[in-house]
Amino acid sequence: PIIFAEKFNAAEYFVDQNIKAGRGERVAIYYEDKTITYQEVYENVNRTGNALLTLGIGLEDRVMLLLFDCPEFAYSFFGAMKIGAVPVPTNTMLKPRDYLYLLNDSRAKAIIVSQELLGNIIEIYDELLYLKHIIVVGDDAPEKYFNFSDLLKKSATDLSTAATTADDPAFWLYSSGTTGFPKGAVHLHHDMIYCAEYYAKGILGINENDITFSVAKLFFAYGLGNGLYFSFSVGASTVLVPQRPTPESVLKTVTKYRPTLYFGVPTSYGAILQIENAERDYDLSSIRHCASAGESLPAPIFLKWKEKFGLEILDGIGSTEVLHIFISNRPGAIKPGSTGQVVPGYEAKILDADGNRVPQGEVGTLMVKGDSIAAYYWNKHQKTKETFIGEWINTGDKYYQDEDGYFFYVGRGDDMIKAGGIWVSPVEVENALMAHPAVLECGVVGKPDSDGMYKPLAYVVFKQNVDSNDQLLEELKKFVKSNIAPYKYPRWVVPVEELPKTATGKIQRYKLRQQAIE
Ligand code: 3SK
Repeated sequence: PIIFAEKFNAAEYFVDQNIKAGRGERVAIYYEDKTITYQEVYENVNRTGNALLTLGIGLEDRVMLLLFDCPEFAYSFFGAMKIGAVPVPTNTMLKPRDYLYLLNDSRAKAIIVSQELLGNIIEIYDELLYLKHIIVVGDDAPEKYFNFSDLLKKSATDLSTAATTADDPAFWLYSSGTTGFPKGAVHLHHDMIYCAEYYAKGILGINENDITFSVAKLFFAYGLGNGLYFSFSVGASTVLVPQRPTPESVLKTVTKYRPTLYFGVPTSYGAILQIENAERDYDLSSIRHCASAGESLPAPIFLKWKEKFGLEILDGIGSTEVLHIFISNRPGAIKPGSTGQVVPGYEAKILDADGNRVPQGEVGTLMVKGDSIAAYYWNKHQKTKETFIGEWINTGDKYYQDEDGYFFYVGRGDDMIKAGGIWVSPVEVENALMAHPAVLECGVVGKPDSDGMYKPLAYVVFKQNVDSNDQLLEELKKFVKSNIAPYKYPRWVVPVEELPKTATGKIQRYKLRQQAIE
């Protein structure tokens, strides 16, 4: 294990350390046409910490970050952490009701929000129980809210670090649950250091000459490491892009900024492969490693990517709770279709239903041990006990291991669906469908698309006398899209006469899953 001083703060480790190492003039962030040095990051982190202190934010107070990827994300994340407050980066693709839950559950006292997302918060403002301050990033926000850059202009560039320890809460990340209610995973000040050491340095060999670029946004655990603290851990540079990535925009970004470490997700690798002549029209020659996580990378995508671009993709698995990747393929040791081997620093075991290790080759539940695992779920004691088991965490994923120690993903132990690398709760999609007047009941499961990547499929029993024509099926998709986060909508809606159920009336989703692949 890494030895930490009695007082330790992750913001000092990732930001101040670069100044002490004489890297102040190096580029920390490429953002649009700006380059931001470590000295600028350091000063703005300190200004942000001071601004939050002036607003009465202090030790252990949560500060929600609802931000597109931008330099202000870095200033807010590390600025809050440096004063001992707890930033809570949050998914920018949700609906106002989701933010209501997250703000009340976390009891955040302040939110730092991109101006384009402010409307989500205004809509639920009257129902917020704890929020005191809204700080807007952007030039055109209404005057009644604090403006981020105005606050920074008034704040000093020196800031003393709060007296935190390596075991203090540093930040939370919300993780989706089967019931649709996300769980706040509480990460400690030491957690990011382990991910940077074990995965970024250990597997990718990150160094100060690297430039990172991540398709996954900073509010995801995967994106946070890829796009922020991995590069900061060695004084390298990161490319931040606020917009949602499209295959073309990703290729343009790579051609323009020439990243050396590229982090994608299977859906995006698949979409880029659809672009004709991409290898001729764009320049990927700067990339020394491509990584993938979020969902299992199908072998055909690995092979096509290698053929088209001459680059191998290192597939791995991580989780919000473990913070980053704990099993991965490594340069020179790749098995296409597998998730790879355990990242040194972590341990993994596969257990049967009685908690015994399964023989090699047999499927069981994947358990992981390592020092980046979250301490617990905020205010979810039962879920915490079921998931964090001593030094181990139950990932909920079903795996087997081959004779060479490579792990192969088989499926989930629960009903959760990973769509495009993002968790989707079937219950939430079912509830959204049930709100439509034509729907009597429904069951939602994951179904692999033509590339082998899972997306939600809804089996729907319609009310009597409803004509389940194609127009209605399309209408249902749109209905879900407009009521819950759009990426959760069912890509297929299949009318059925009835749903398989247990004697007590519970939908048997495992039967629907089977039906979906037949
Ligand atoms: O989904 C994953 O595989 C992942 C990887 C790294 C960090 C976080 C997550 C959820």
